[in-house]
Amino acid sequence: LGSRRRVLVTGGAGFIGGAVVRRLLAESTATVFNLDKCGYASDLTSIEALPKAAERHQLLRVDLTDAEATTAAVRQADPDLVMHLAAESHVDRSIEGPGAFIASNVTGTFHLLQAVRTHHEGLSEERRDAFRFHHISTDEVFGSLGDTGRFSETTPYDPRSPYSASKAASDHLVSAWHHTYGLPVVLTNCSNNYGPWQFPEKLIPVVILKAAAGEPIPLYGDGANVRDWLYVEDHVDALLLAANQGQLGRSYCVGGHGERTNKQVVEAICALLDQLRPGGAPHAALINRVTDRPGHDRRYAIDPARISSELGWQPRHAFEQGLEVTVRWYLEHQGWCSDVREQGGYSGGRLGLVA
Ligand code: NAD
Ligand code: TDX
Repeated sequence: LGSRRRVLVTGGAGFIGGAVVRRLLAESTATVFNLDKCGYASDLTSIEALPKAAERHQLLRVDLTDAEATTAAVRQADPDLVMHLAAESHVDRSIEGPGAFIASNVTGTFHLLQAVRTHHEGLSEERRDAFRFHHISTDEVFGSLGDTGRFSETTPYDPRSPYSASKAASDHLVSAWHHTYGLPVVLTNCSNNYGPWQFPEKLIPVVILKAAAGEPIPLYGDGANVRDWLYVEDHVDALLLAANQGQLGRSYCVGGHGERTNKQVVEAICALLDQLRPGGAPHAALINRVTDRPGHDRRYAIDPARISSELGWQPRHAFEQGLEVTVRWYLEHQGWCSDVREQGGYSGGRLGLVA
């Protein structure tokens, strides 16, 4: 982190933000301010278990849709680095209720940028020179690929879901604050993450939990949609490199060469469960094709050449390796999953819309 002593992480009670906070507590001596509204996808169990959290982690329970509270939180944190991960993150929820995505991801980012801009302008020269605002975004802003090609930093934006449109809007706001107001920003656009502590509404935890419970596994459409899977800790490596060493005003695409069809992912999980929980019928017998997601992007794939060559980033986990760790983790944390699901009103694939 260099001279940066105070880090403001937004969305640090969520899946990826939580992994960032844990890493900062473990591998730096910085004080971490965790701004999160503590919504349905939030959980602090993994952070509170760390001995270092007592002294160096401070939760700021704030909703970014509240401009005044956001300004006050930024003032309190007085950061040298902001890592902005807070967002409504689930595509199916954005289809059901897009308003919350516009409020948090677009208006929330606007409020944060305004507060951070004032903060940055008021810093001493030395701290102002070292200050950075890192915006964490998704490959979904680039739209949907055909059978060939990969997204890179020069791919035109073409978001197609309310979620990805709201993230695209937030990326544009961040770039505009850089060009217009000179805010020192770095952006990253990452592919699908997976790993421990992911809220059990996303594909991989849904499939593990459904299969382990002997319930139908919802596979949308023909199951041939492709995602480029990245283990969450590899994403955290990329985020810390980009936040600290990325060129200002630049964006970096992050992906782990982990392209798989959804059907391949589901079958790989079922095969692991057959090994870990032998006896009974093969878990793949539970796969149940359900109505497709409206506007379902067909394929995502990332070309990570820029972050690899400029910043030396490489993923450390092959998909099969990360998946096995993840499957074992969810089998051992089914109690946690029921607790957070109850808190979040979750009811299973497509938010309970599927049969
Ligand atoms: P998550 O849903 O697990 O966590 C998001 C956190 O943000 C939650 O704790 C939530 O309470 C908080 N939040 C949402 N709206 C807020 C608001 N208005 N004010 C304060 N806090 C708010 O999401 P995640 O999977 O950890 O994703 C984190 C970030 O990474 C998001 O910006 C997402 O767009 C991006 N991203 C995610 C993936 C992925 O595969 N999960 C891939 C690429 C990029
Ligand atoms: O039950 C399911 N069955 C199914 O077939 C679920 C939940 C999903 N799917 C499909 C839809 C997608 O093609 O699996 C794929 C992955 O779905 P999600 O886990 O919902 O992820 P996705 O829509 O690809 O978006 C994720 O990656 C990019 C994150 O939720 C975003 O926050 C991130 O930006």
